[in-house]
Amino acid sequence: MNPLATVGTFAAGLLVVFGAAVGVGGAVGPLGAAVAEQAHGAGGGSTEAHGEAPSGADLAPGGLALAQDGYALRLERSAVVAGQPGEVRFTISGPDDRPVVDLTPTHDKDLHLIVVRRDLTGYQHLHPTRDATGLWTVPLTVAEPGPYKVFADFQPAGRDRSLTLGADLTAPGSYTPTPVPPASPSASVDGYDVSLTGRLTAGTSSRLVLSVSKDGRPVTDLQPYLAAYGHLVALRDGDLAYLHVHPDGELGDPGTRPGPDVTFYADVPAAATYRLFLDFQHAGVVRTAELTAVATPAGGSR
Ligand SMILES: [Cu+2]
Repeated sequence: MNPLATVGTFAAGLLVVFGAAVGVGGAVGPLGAAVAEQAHGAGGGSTEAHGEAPSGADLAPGGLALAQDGYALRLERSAVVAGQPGEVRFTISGPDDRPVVDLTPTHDKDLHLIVVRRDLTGYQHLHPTRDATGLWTVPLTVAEPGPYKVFADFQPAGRDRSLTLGADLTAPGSYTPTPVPPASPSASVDGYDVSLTGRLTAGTSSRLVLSVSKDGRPVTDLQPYLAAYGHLVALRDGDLAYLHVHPDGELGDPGTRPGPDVTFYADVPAAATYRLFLDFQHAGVVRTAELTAVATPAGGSR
C-alpha cells in the first residue's frame, strides 16, 4: 500500500549495522516533565481553543518501550534482510503473560503496525493478521539496510485507550542516515499535493488541517480509509516517539466531508521536530504524504 521509494546507491562503509540495536531512543526522560513545565510557562500564552484540557496522560507519546502497562511486544526475529521479501511475526502478551487475542478495533482494525527506519524514511503502515494462538504475521520488505522501529498500535478489550509498543528491527548492512527534511507545510506524492495548516504547539492537543489537491484542484472525493478520510501518524525526530493523533469527526458526521480538508488533533508533549505521515485514499489507491513540522514551545510565538 505504501510503495517504498527506491533510494539511489550511496557510498558504502559509512556505518555498518550488525544485528545490535543502534542509535538513540533507549533512554528517555520523564515524559511528564515537559508537560508540567509548560503549565507554568509564559503568562498570557494562549492555549489552543480545542476544548479539552490537555492532561499528561493524553500527551505522553507511545512507542518508546516494548512493554508497558503489563503488555509486551515480542518480535519472533529482530532482523530482516533488506531488499528481500520477508515477514514480521510477533505476539503481544498481556498482564497475565498470555498472548492477547481480545482487542477493540481502532480505526477499523484490531492492530496497526508501523515500520520506519530510524531516520524516518521507509515508512510503512501494515495490518497483520492474527491466528488463534495470538501470533501476528504480515509480509514485510524493507528496501534499505539500517535500524528500523516497529510500532504496534492497538487497544486491548476493556481498556479505554489504545497503546503503542515499539521494538527494534534491524536490516544488517551499510547505513547512511538521510537527514530529516526541513519543516515545510506542503508535500507531494504521486501528483497529489498535501498542504498543512495549523501548527504544533508543545503541551497541547494541536489542530492540524491537511488539504489534498491534484493538478491544482482540491480533491473532494477522498475515499474512506480506516474509517476516516485520512490516517495520520506523527513521529518525533530523535527518539521516534509515537504521538497520539485522532481524526476530527467520523464518517457520516455532517461536518466530515470527503476532502479536500482532513482534520486531526495531535497531542504534542514537547517542542521538537516531528514527521507527519498522512495516508489517504483516492481513486482506489492509498498514498502517503510525508511532511516535517516543528512544534513550538508552549506560549511561544512564531
Ligand atoms: Cu492501520
